[in-house]
Amino acid sequence: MIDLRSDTVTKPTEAMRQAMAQAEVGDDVYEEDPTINRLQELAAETMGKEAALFVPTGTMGNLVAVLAHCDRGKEILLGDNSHVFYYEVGGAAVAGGLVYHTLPNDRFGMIDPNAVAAAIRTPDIHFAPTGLLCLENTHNRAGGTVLSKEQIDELCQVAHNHNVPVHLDGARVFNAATYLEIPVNKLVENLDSVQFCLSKGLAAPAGSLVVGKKDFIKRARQMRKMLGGGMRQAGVLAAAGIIALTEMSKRLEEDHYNARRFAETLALVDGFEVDLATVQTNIVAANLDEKAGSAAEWVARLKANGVLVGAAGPRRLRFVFHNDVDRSDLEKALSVIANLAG
Ligand code: TLP
Repeated sequence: MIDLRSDTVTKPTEAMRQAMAQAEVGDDVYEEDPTINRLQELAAETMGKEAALFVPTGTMGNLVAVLAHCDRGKEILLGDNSHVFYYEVGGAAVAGGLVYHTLPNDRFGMIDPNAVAAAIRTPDIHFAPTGLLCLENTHNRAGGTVLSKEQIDELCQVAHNHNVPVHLDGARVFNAATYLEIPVNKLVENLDSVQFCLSKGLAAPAGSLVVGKKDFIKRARQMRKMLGGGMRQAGVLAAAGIIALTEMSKRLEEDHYNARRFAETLALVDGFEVDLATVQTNIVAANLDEKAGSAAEWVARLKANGVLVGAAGPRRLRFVFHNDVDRSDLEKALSVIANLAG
């Protein structure tokens, strides 16, 4: 099977498995796991922030960040196509008593700074006060598109002018930095907090980090405990995470190259529409035209022919390139698609 459903499917590398077997561990709720402590220090340093917190998943990372920023009854501003709004089970509303205030994401995942400025609440007895602006880079549902440092900085400026902090869902922020060819700490320098995943393109088996100021991370640690994410000897996971963080971001360019190659050929296949301007990193989103059939049909037909892909809408397929897919896999996947398209 060639698995293009997500970069979350990546298996830990041999080096990760060895590091996991040998990891020094302790009880992380007591902050005594030396491997987790090392990963957190490394993460804070890499992102240029004061402190970091290891969490089991990106979803929990975003949620502890949102909860650490906002008291109950606040409003969070975020894109209508953002992962936090679309795919995180309404956690901020359920666990945090927060209100989602969505703003349109353009086809590159950008939010209009003027729309942010207009959405920020002025003091008024009727309003839920604005507590946070949430951004996403790379942008999953837009097809792995990248916000530039200038775009992020402009949005931060608008929010900060009103004392509203800004969180980045940076599940794939290393893909963004790779695309932009800038150090990741530079890209995130004006953000108040960032969540990034080790278990996507970086190929670790599990884990994300939340980074930000020391007192913010202290609150996030308490929120993690509340949500049941205080793991004990999870240094076995952090050991793989250290390799993910120090080694695996160097190879993301290869995934971007493969995605681009794949997209350019797919765009020529009858029935498939690919917006090549949005193919910037490791994700390719393709729309199916009327005669091509539905995404669900294609998912099933491709699966029967050894290729796993995801549906991102009734007529939208998603193909994700990662460490466990090489050039020959992508050529095979393309020829299966071309044959099925007839
Ligand atoms: N995304 C998954 C699915 O949930 C859609 C995927 O296969 O792409 N932020 C972003 C931008 C993400 O893409 C994801 C995962 C998360 C957060 C959540 O991470 P996990 O799965 O670790 O909770």
